[in-house]
Amino acid sequence: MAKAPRKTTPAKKPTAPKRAPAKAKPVVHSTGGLKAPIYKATKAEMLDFYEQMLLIRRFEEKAGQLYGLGLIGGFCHLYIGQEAVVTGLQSAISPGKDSVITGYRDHGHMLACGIDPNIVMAELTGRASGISKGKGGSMHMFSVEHGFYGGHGIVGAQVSLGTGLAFAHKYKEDGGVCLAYFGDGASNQGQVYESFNMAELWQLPVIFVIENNQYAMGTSVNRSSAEDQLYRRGESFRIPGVQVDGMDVLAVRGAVEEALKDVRSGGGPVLMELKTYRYRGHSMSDPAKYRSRDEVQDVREKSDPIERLKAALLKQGLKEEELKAMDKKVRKTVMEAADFAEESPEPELSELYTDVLVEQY
Ligand SMILES: Cc1ncc(C[n+]2csc(CCOP(=O)(O)OP(=O)(O)O)c2C)c(N)n1
Ligand SMILES: [Mg+2]
Repeated sequence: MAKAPRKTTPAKKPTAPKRAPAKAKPVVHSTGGLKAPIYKATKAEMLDFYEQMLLIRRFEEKAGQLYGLGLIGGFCHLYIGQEAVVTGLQSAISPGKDSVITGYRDHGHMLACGIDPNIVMAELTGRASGISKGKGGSMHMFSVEHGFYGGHGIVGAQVSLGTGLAFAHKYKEDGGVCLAYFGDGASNQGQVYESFNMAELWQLPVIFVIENNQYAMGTSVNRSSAEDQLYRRGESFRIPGVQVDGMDVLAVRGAVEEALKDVRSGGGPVLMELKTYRYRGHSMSDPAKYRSRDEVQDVREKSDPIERLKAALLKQGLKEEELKAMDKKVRKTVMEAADFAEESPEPELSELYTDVLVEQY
């Protein structure tokens, strides 16, 4: 007897529900009573923030150019647009005591840790004078001296490693706090939640910093996250969270001061969500077809962190010429870093056999 043909229904591709895209607008929401006041900076501090953000912007623009010229190979993820996040956060921690760890979008973090732009640029261009002897490249840089623990290519890995760094701070009773930076995409990773659990259970001194730049490669937060208010992601572990306008360096600094107070007083981990935006593609090879030019232009025009601080400085009576002079100084530093890199030799072939783990452990 012939079998009746099976009725099949064509498989439907699951589609994420349509939601309005998140807007980079001033936000301060929190759980667990965390506060986020705007930092009252002196004029000198504001100028420092301005210079730091400008240095990151110009450095990244130069890196983009060198990549285009073929002088940087491999992966290269630029931080343009997100400068206020790392500038505000790093300005509040204690160098030599606290530790920092991040993913592959790491050039700005290194500059904000005070690492010499020359050796960062030399690393990007694969030179022997680079911070990883030219063998690490954009994603694999490290400086224990500056409390900078990488530079990691595996999405989310730095969250577990950062929790380990926080464990070390507690174990050694050195008073340090770890800032563990990760992206909105990484915040959907399983190991992030294992880390949250252990961090809260052991009351570890760590600030989990979500740099929510709205996209993970080509996927927007709204398409990938069931709970898109990422500051709430620690709730079920009793980790307090705060959402901050990551395009405003003074808001970032104000919020992290409160977070640090909490963590340093032995309160255990804190989660910060910084709402920000990356202007360039995910990496240099991303044509960014998943968003419109208008979307990018709109953020640039309305929320650029550098322009925003510039406007505040001008309002305080600073002269346009003074800011131009600073831009000139920063451009010179970056030019010198590029020249230093280009003039440095490539690593010797024998370097292929060093820094390679051959023993068993
Ligand atoms: C475990 C793992 N899965 C996937 C990738 C590929 N990958 C590299 S970056 C990235 C997106 C991460 O986005 P997000 O965390 O938002 O950081 P952003 O790039 O926006 O800074 C993905 C999926 C990877 N490197 N590691
Ligand atoms: Mg992202």
